[in-house]
Amino acid sequence: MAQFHSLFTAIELEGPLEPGLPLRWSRHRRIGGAFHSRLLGRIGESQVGPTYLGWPGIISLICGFIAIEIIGLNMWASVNWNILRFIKMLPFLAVEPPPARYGLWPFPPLREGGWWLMAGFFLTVSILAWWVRMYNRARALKMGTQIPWAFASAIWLYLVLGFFRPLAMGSWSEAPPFGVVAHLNWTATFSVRYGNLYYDPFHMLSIVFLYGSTMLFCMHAGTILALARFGGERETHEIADRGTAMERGAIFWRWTMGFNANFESIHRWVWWFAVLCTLTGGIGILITGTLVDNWFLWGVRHGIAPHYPQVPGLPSSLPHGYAQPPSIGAP
Ligand code: 07D
Repeated sequence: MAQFHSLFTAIELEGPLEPGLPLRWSRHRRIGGAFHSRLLGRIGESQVGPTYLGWPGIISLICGFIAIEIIGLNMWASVNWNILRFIKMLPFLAVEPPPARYGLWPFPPLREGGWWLMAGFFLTVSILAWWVRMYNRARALKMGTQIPWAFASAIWLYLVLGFFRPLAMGSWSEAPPFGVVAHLNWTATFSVRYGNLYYDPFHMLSIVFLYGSTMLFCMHAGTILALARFGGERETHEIADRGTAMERGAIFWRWTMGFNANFESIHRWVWWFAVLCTLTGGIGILITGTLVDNWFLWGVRHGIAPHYPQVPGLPSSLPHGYAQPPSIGAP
């Protein structure tokens, strides 16, 4: 029987370096040479490079560098340029958006959110240019454009959080800060301020797709790895054939669940679940504070959250227009 190689037994071929497909225009150049790395060959392809840069790549790297510089230097300045304190405090340092009194004014003082606006601008240009780069490279290779569109879904959530929703609310102060703990605090505060994000149905959907995509990904990756001894990683060759490793995988899921995705459709399942995580997430954030002020009260109104009439300090009746569902867990 044929022997197949896994990650741990892989033979590393060191043939001639592969430059990739010819480029359409001679002014499009790949940069850097190519070489083989034994170490990287243990976890992936052993050939490293050449990479492709192009204008969107250059713009993206420069703008990303400026954004990180602005954020990093502001954080460093905030600890009086003390390098040790900077390293120690890094998770807690932040660059905050302008306070609410500046509304959407684009030129607040630098120390009062001006730097945040500038960093946000460059970070956004950098991310958008990276998207263009991904789209161009996919087209250049005559691939489909699923990868850039999936990235676009993440960018949608990023833009909703930092741009569209602040615009709709009329203030940059609504946007998250840059900083590790600071953005976590913002997230928790956002949830509390708008009455508990758990009751936002789009947050619920986003979680379904977040957990769902990790589960589907694990099911598929697990299936392929479990079939490695039969050459399962050659899945694309095997999709149309009978009696293959793929067929075993399909039978496994049919036996355990009664139904199986096929080896083409499982990728569509995973792609859509991942894309819908940030797509629904962006909708959930965009309607918070603009259409819905309090998700808990919204939940009570729609019968998905309990009403606690007996809690001291809380009004015993709901605001006008809210139904009175039976209280859950009350004696
Ligand atoms: C954020 C956007 C795309 C990112 C891009 C990258 C760089 C790096 C580098 C500056 C990830 C750009 C950035 C290139 C820059 C430098 C150096 C994608 C992003 C383009 N939640 N929650 C979600 C759960 C709660 C809250 C999503 C679980 C509480 C808020 C997800 C729980 C509270 C928001 C999710 C839970 C709360 C979310 C994120 C459990 C208070 C959002 C999906 C079990 C903590 C976001 C609708 C994602 C959202 C979001 C999961 C609890 C608040 C499904 C599992 C109740 C405010 N939550 N959450 O892919 O979409 O993010 O909400 O408790 O904004 Mg939540």
